[in-house]
Amino acid sequence: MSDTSSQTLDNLLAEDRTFPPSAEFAAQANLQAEAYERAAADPDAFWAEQANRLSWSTPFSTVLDWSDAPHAKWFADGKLNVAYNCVDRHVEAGNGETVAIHWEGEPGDTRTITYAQLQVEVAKTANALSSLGLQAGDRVAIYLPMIPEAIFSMLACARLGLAHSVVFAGFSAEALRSRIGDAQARLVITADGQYRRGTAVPLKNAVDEAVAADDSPVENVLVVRRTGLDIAWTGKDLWWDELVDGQGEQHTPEAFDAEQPLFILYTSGTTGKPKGILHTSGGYLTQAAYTHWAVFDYKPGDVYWCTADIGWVTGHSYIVYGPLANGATEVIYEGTPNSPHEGRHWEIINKYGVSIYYTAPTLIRTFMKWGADIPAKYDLGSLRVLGSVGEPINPEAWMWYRLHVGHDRCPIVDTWWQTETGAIMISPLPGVTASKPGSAMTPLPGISATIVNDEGVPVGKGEGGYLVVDRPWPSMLRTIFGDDERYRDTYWSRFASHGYYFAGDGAKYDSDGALWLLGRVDDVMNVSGHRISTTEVESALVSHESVAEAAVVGAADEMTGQGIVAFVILRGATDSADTEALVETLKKHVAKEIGPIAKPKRILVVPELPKTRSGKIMRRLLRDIAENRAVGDATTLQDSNVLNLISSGLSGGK
Ligand code: 6R9
Repeated sequence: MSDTSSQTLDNLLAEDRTFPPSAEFAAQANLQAEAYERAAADPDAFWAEQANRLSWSTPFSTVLDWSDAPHAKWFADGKLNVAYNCVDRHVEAGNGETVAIHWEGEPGDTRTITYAQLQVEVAKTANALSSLGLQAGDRVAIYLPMIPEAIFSMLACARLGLAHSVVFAGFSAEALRSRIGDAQARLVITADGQYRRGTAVPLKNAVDEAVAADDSPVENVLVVRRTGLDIAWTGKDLWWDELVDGQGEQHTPEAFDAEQPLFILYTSGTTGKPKGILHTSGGYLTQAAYTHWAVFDYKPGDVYWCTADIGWVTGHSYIVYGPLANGATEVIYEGTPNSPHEGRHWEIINKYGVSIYYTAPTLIRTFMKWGADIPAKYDLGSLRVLGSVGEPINPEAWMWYRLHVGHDRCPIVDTWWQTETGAIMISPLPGVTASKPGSAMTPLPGISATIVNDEGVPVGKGEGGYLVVDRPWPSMLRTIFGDDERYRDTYWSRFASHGYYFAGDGAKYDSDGALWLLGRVDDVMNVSGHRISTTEVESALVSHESVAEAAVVGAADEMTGQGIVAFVILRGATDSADTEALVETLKKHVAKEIGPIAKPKRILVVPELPKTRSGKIMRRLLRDIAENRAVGDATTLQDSNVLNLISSGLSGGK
């Protein structure tokens, strides 16, 4: 555990405030305390019960098959269609007129989409994709802003048994190109442009760059008209409104095996290349639906809003699959929270009567910075459950959220999970748990997670170690696409003899046994809830002609959780005026190579980097420097003078 973790921990463990649900909330809650014991006594029976929230065209007779560990099969002999479960069955049940999506565009345009209308849109999109010759098992890349067509596209893929790979529309052409290549996507769905902070910015140009090479697997690019920006046109391109709008409104869904791949989503690893996390159908949808129902206490009549982007797993599980499988009414907002003003979210909550609001700590901290007087101007009385995801939420932000958004009335669910886990794993239950500000509290009924020491031995109350999951769960990743060895190495080798899934997060039990997450134990940084690997940013820096070597660390940052700090060794000498300009150039370079989210907050030009004898950069020491702490144990350094060299060069560094 690093110094930061133990320091954070001391503060966290002083936290003894608890917030139980009101008696009124507890009495009406979907999931009650008895579920913990019931699920632990017979997990298979519990998960079978959850799977029966879904409609199966062929019922399953087996629940978990772990005979080929670490490759799980869930509900393996069952068949279902994921899109049918998210759309058609609600129409068949007489809820066609229920609103599925209240869509709010950034410029203020809106769309209201009922389940009946969603069925038509998904059918037309599925017919369009079939007309392009796509077949079950093929991959489709989706590079779209938060517009309804993104959801139609994902569901159309699901309907046809195509695996989608959604790439965040803020990522660069190069990031898109490598993800397309890895998944061998045959189609890219994109838009002419997107609205960002009140202006229309280009998007399709990045696709042009990403698919330009002769050996690109992409056969077609389907382009939604969103902004009307002028775009270049190639022989692969098709307009969405020309291809999709004219399609038939009927489409018969085919049933697929429960283990049919549903999507690939790329996430950063410790080595530069992103990992294509593969999720399948029946188990994933079961846990997404169950957790959306249990953790948010979702009931018909609720208006639910998850503020994530679909380029993040949170958007997959808690904008698309979980809520729609439950027939929910949800808000989807296209833009940034301060367009056109800093009260936009509160205005939207008020406008649609949002009752469940799910967001990230980084945004809560931003709201805090903007001031409590902003939410105070709006009527937030419709809210009844608040959620948080993406990073540890500090107690101060938790309390602010509780008081200024939830008016000391709404339970907060701090939900821990990962791209790999597919759905929420550790969280309070809003009607049961007496929550502590900053703690994710307890694994959900059906989930068995624990904290172990280096040897894999479970630790006790008041102790910390590594978070592991010690029993398979339905929405677990099945592998890393195209690299099963890396799947085994990354998640299953650390505690192989125990058969534990290694999450890569540090965690601690407090004296009451509540679970606190402490951040990544590896070198993946978490910037505003986005995971970015140090190596990826280093590679981008080194790809610039003036950089000889780079080491990147995440340093604690009040606003974004972690901020990227880069240490670079330049090629040849530069004087200090040049250095300032170069630092700016390098920041832009990283933003172009990876995306603006990966832009270093600080770049420090240094003469040397601290390395071990085997040549590994000691990032721990750089983190100490970046966080202005006394440097820790440097005994494994190859050259102990290096730290003096770095520190003396930094006085006055920007
Ligand atoms: C859903 C998502 C996963 C990593 C995870 C952890 C951090 C997520 C958290 C949290 C503390 C929470 N994380 N939720 N840490 N408390 N409630 O974020 O997926 O993008 O794959 O990131 O995020 O470090 O390991 P993903």
